[in-house]
Amino acid sequence: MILENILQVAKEAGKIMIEASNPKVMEKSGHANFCTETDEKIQAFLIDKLSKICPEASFLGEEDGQDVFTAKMSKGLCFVIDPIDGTSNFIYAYRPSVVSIALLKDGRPYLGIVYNPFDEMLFTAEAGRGAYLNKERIMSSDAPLAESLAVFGTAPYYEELRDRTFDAVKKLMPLCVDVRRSGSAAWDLCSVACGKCSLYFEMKIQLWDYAAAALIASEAGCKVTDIEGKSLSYSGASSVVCTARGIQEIPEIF
Ligand code: 2AM
Ligand code: CA
Repeated sequence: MILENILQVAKEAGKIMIEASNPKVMEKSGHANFCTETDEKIQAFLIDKLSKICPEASFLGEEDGQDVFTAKMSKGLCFVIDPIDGTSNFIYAYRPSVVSIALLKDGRPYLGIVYNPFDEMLFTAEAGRGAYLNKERIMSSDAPLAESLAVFGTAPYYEELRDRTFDAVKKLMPLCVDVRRSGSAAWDLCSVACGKCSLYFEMKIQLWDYAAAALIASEAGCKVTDIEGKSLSYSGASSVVCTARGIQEIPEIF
């Protein structure tokens, strides 16, 4: 019931994204660190609607200043929201951009919802109950890496990670069919979850970029860890590697 209500909110948030044209762009600090008035509008909408569904939950989100994980968020329910993951894509009308909503329970992922309104693709997962795309069960690919696409992310903001990232991509390219970069970490993780590609990595992403989609990927049979192979913390920024069912070990690219 709570999931159904949150799905409705995610869809309405997607509608706001679709209907926004020529959004005003605000600069945050750092290179290519953008926020639009639509990011802020969707974030305010999500907080308003989700707090009515779950009044006891705390919120962690990208755009409203509550962007640091606190001890309070590791107890009880906490929504981790990214109103637009893929903000640069959104500004340039380059797709995809998605709404990402995770609900943590005592610091662990409990619900994950990622919605791409441009293609009407709604990914959902409940911990221990599988992952779904538009209500159809999904599983990650069982093909080997050599027969699969791989994706990676690297935000222009983290200049110090650029060389390490592209060195890893250089090693990855001959091991797979080809590499892709979408500009949305949540979308990349969902793409591995539904079998479009078999490996995703990124050296640093924020909790709101991965919280929902990492649960969706795990529930689709993916292995999701940091680049050292350790479990994700779900408490802040992390490196992330996600591999589909056909990949037994993280390749030696880092
Ligand atoms: P965003 O669109 O919500 O900012 C892609 O590499 C990932 O990096 C995306 O999930 C994107 O999320 C994030 N990203 C892009 N620019 C960023 C920035 N300036 N700071 C932090 N994360 C960023
Ligand atoms: Ca994001």
